[in-house]
Amino acid sequence: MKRIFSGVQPTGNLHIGNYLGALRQFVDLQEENECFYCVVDMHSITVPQDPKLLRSHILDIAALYMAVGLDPKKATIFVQSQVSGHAELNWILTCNAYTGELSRMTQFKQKSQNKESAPAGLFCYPILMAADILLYDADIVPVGNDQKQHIELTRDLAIRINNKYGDTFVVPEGRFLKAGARVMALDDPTAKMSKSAPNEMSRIGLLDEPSKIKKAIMRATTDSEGVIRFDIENKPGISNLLNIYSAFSGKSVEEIEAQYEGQGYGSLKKDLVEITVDALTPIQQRFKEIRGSQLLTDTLNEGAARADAVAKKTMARVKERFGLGL
Ligand code: ATP
Ligand code: LTN
Repeated sequence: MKRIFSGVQPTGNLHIGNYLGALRQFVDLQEENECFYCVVDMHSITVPQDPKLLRSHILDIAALYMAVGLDPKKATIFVQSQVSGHAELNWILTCNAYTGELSRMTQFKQKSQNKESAPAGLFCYPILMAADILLYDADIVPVGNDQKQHIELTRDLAIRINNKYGDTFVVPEGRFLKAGARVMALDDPTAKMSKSAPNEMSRIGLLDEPSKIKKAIMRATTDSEGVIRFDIENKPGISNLLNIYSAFSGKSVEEIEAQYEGQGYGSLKKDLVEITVDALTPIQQRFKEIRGSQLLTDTLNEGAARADAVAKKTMARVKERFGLGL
C-alpha cells in the first residue's frame, strides 16, 4: 500500500478541468492506497483573500471532495491549517531551501511579476507544498503538469536533508496526467480551463446550472471545417470537446468520431450538454446534502486528528535529526 498526498487551494469553485485532471484520480487512488487529501488554505493566502469567502470556499472544496466520491472511511480529508505540523516543518525546510532555486520557480515568476511588493509567502509557496508532502511520508503525489517543478523541488529538499542529516524523509514521486486529461478553455482552446479566467463561459463549474452549461458548450469555439475529427493542432476546439465527451462518457475518441460521422458540430454539442449535465447532476445533489451537514464538519475534524497523529510522528523524527528541542 502506498501513501498518497494531494491538495487543492480553496480559491474558488472547481471546474471540470480540476475534476477530470485531478479529483478523479484522487477517487481512483483511494481504493488501494492510504490517501491524504487536503484543502490547502494556508497556500491560498499567498494572494489576498476575503476571510468570510475563504471559510466558505474551504467548506465548498471539502464538500466537493466528498461529492465526487472521496469516502472519509477510505481517505483522510482535512484542512491544512488545522494541523500545525505543516507550518512547523515549513520553517525547517525554509532553512534548507536556497533563494536561488526558489527564484527559478515559474509560478512565482508569473504571480509576482517582479514586483517589490510581492508577498514573501508567494516566494516560499513551494516550500510549504514540500512540507505538506514530506510531513506524511507520501510516496505519490497526483497533480497536474503545472506542478512538476514544485514536485522536483520537494524531491531535491528531501534528498538534500537525507544526505545531510541521515534518512529523514521519503522521496516522493509526482503522478502526472496524460496530455488528454488537460481540459482547455471553451472560449480559447489553446489555454487551459481555469478558475481565475474572467470569462465565465470559458469553463464549466462543477456546480453550474444546466442552462449555464448549455450556453457555455453551445458557444464553445470550434472551426469552420464542419468535420468531427480529433486534431489538436488544427482543430483544438473540437478536439477539446471530444476529450471532454470521452472523459464523461467512457467512450474512446475513435468511437465518438465514428458515431458522429457525417453530422454537424451542433449535434455533438447538444449531446455533450446532456452528457455533462448527467455527469454533474449527481455530484451537485450530493454536494447539496453534504455542504451544510454535520457529516462534513465531523469528517474534517476526524481527518485533522488522523492527519495530526501522522504529522506528530514525523515532526518528532525531524526534530530529533535536527537536534531541536529537548
Ligand atoms: P486555475 O487556473 O484553474 O485556478 P489551478 O491549477 O490554480 O488552476 P488548483 O485548484 O490549484 O487549480 O488545482 C487543482 C488541481 O487541478 C491541480 O492538480 C491542477 O493541476 C489541476 N487542474 C487545474 N486546471 C486543470 C485543467 N484545465 N485541466 C486538467 N487539470 C487541471
Ligand atoms: N500547488 C498545488 C496545491 C498544493 C498541493 C500541495 C498539491 C499545495 N500543497 C501538496 C499536491 C501536494 C496547486 O496549485 N495545484
